[in-house]
Amino acid sequence: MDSALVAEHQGGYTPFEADITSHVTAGETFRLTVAVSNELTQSTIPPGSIAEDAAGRRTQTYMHDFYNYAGIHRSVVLYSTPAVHVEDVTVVTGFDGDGTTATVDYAVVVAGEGADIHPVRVRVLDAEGTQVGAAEGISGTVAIPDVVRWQPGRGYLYRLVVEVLAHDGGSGAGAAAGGPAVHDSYTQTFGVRTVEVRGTDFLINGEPFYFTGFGMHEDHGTIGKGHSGAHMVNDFSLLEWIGANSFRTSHYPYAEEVMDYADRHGIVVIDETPAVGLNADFAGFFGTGAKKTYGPEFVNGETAAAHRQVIEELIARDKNHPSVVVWSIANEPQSSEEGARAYFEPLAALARELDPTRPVGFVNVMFDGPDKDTITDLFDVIMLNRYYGWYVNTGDLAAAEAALEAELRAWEAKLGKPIIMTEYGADTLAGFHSLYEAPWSEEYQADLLQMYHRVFDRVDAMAGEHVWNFADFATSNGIMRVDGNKKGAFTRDRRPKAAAFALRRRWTQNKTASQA
Ligand code: GCB
Repeated sequence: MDSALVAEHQGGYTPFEADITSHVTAGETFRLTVAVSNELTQSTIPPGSIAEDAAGRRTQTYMHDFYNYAGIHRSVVLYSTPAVHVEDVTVVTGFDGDGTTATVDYAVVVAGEGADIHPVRVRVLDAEGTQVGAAEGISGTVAIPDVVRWQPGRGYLYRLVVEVLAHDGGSGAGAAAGGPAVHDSYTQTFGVRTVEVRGTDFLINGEPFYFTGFGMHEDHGTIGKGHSGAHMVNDFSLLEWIGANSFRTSHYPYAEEVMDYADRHGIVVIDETPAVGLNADFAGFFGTGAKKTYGPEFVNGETAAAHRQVIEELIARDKNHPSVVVWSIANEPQSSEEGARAYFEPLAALARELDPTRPVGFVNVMFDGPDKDTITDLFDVIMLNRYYGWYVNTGDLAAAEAALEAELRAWEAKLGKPIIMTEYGADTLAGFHSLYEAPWSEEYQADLLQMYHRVFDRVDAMAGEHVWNFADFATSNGIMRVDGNKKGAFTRDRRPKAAAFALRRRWTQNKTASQA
C-alpha cells in the first residue's frame, strides 16, 4: 500500500489537524500513522540542543526543569465534517448598562466551497438549555438579559449553538419544523465575565481578584504527561480542598479537558505558552554551553518564528475559555540582555492583537530584578518567580524576608501594576522533619511559605500567590534534583506535606466573594 505524508506540525502542546479526504475511500479500511519526535533544537519551543559524538551517540540537553517525555499524550480524533462547515467561533462578552444584561459578540468562520451562500444563525442557551437569545449572520451581538455571570468559584456556562443552514431551504433536520435544513452545527460553551487591569488591581467582573493556587505540571507517576480524566479530577479536588482559586499552566498549554473543567468549576487560569528555557543564564544549572541568549547560537530568528506560532496556536485554541484571564507568553526568559526587548516587543504586540480582551504577561526570573529587567513594562501584569530562602538566603528566612520585601516594593514603585508571585517555594522531602530551620524539611517549607505570605500582606500591589509547585514532578537528571523536583505541596502521588495544611488554613480563611 502506498503511503503519503498528509501533515506535519511542530510543537507538542496545541492541536493540529489534517484533511485526509483525498487519501481515503469511503467503506474501505486505511492505516493512519501518527508519529512524534521529542527532539528539541533552537528552532523548537521549548528550545534544546542535541550533541553528537564521534561514535554517533546523540545527547539531548535543554534548559527547563521538567522531564522531556516522548510519545502521544493526548487524544487523536478522526472525524468528518460536511463540505461546508463551521471552522472557527470567537465569543467575546461584556456587560451593558447596569450590568444585568450581557453582550455576547460572536464571529463565525464557515469554510468550504460556496460557504458564503449559506445562511448562519446562532442561538444562546443557558445552563438549563433554555434559549435566551438569537441572531443571524456570521458575526453580531446577542444580548442576554438577567445574565448569570461566570465567576471565580462559580463557573456558570452558556452555550452558543452555531448553525450553518442549507442555502436553498433544503430538507433534513430543522426542515420538518418549517425552518431551513441545518447543514452543519457547532456548540461553543462560554461564560460571561470581564477581565481588566486597573492600577495595581486585577479585576474580574469589575471586582478585585486575588489569585491563590499553584504553578502546576502535567506529570504523574505511571502516565507521565499523559492526560487521564481520573487524575485530573483528583488534582482539581485537591485544589478545592486546599482553597486554591486558580493555577498557571506552567510551562505549556494543558490538555483541553483541563481547560473545560476549569471553565465549568470556576477555576481561574493563567495560560502559558511552552516558551520556557529561553535563558542562557541557566547554562550552569542545566549543564548546557550557551553563553548568550539572544543571537545566532541560541534564541534566534527561528526561535522567534516558533514562538510566534505557539502564541498564535494557544490563543486560537483557548480564546473562548472564560477561565483564562492572562496569557503568559514565556517563563523566565533572559530579560536583561541586549536583544531581549527587540525579541519580546513584537511578541507582546502579537498576543494583544490576537486577543485585545485579556491581559498579557510573561514570567520574570529572579536574576533580572527591577534594576536589570528591560521588558516588563511591555506587559499588563508583573509576574515574578522568586526563591529567597531557597536558592539564595538558603536557610535564612529573616534575610530572605527583607530581600523579598525590598524587591516587591521596588517593582511596585517602578511600574505600579498588579504583581502576581507566580512561583515561590522550597524543595521538601516528605517525611523529613526538623526542629531547626532546616532546608528540605516539611517545617521549613511551611515556614518559608508563611514568611512570603507575611510580606505579600504588607505590599498593596500584590494581586496573587501561586506556590511552586502543586506536586512533586519529574525532571531531567542533574545534581540539583533528587528523583525530580520536590517543591510540591503534595508528593508526586498526591499526599499532602505539612505545607499543604498551612496553605489550606490561609486560603480557606477570610475569603472575599471574588476569592471564594
Ligand atoms: C523556576 C522555574 C521552574 C523550576 C523552579 C525550581 O524558576 O520556572 O520551572 O522548576 O524554578 O524549582 O527551580
